[in-house]
Amino acid sequence: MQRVQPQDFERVLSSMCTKPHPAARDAAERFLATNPGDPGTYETIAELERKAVEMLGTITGLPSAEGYVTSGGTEANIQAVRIARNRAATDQPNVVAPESAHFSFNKAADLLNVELRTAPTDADHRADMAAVKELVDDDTVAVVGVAGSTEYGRVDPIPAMADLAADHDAICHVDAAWGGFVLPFTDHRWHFGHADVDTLTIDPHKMGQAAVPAGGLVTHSTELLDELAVDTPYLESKSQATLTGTRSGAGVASAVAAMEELWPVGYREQYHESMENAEWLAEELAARGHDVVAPDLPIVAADMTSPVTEDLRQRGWRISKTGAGEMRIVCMPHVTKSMLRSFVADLDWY
Ligand code: 0PR
Repeated sequence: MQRVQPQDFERVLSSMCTKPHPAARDAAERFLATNPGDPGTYETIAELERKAVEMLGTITGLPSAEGYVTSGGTEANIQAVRIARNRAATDQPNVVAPESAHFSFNKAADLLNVELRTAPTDADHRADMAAVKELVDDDTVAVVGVAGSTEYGRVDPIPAMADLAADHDAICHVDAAWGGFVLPFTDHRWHFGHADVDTLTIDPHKMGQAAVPAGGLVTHSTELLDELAVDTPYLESKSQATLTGTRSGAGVASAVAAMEELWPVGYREQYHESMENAEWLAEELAARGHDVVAPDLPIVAADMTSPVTEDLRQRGWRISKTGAGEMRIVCMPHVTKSMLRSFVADLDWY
């Protein structure tokens, strides 16, 4: 094969992946041929995975965290729903989530035979608690809140959702797949230390600047994680809680390397830089007469006509649209002010 190169990040404005930190890239390469799914054989990477979970616990307000490094937010969300379903007594389980929840919950519902009930969001794209309450009943096994929504970067009222879940003996799951590495530097109340949260998704391969694949599922108790365990008779370890068998040691090692390099100082700096970029872009778009959804976390959505969005794509800009049709820009670490300046300059052609 020719030495084909991947895309560069020069014009990528819609992705939730980013350039891995150099230390993360290096660690990923070193651990390419390791499998944390077989800790008896690959002891070093198994040890690093414990370290990864411990660090994810530190970031999410959990001194002794349980969990593992998943293939991404999808797997973590599926597994959280699986925990909720397995621990509950009902044979007609439902999960209640805001309509802003990522489509991985639809996959979870389909796979696990769980009914997904989605509640409308309020005018600011956050879960509407009155609507969430109305959907919860005795068969609810989990109440899901999003901390950093995919389209608008919004944070649901997690403490209220956790209280509601506890009242119904359901678990509270927080999806901070994207937001988890920026939220520590905000005033939001979103993690185990702020509310009665049971399981949480946080992905190093998004704002964490690790290589793909590195997602995270974190929980406060071995009991909950054990809901996932199956026996593994021929491995040295006796049981396995992960969804996949052979897993990426590269992802695990790179997650640890990125977090060791960046937590907390580097992530804090990145948060401020990304937020400043998002606010700058929002102002520039508003000044040009577009309706902008003001960024709370570093995601900007703005009403643009479809032909403009299409034309910008033709010029190489990788931009995506929200379900409502707005242009959506995610200010990931590779998105610099100068990129945004040249994007806005291209916009000025219209
Ligand atoms: N939860 C939230 C809040 C997410 O935003 C996402 C992904 C997930 C869960 C699922 O995570 P994985 O994709 O790791 O399983 N959100 C992005 C999306 O669906 C994923 C993405 C990433 C899309 C990079 C494009 C891209 O280039 O839009």
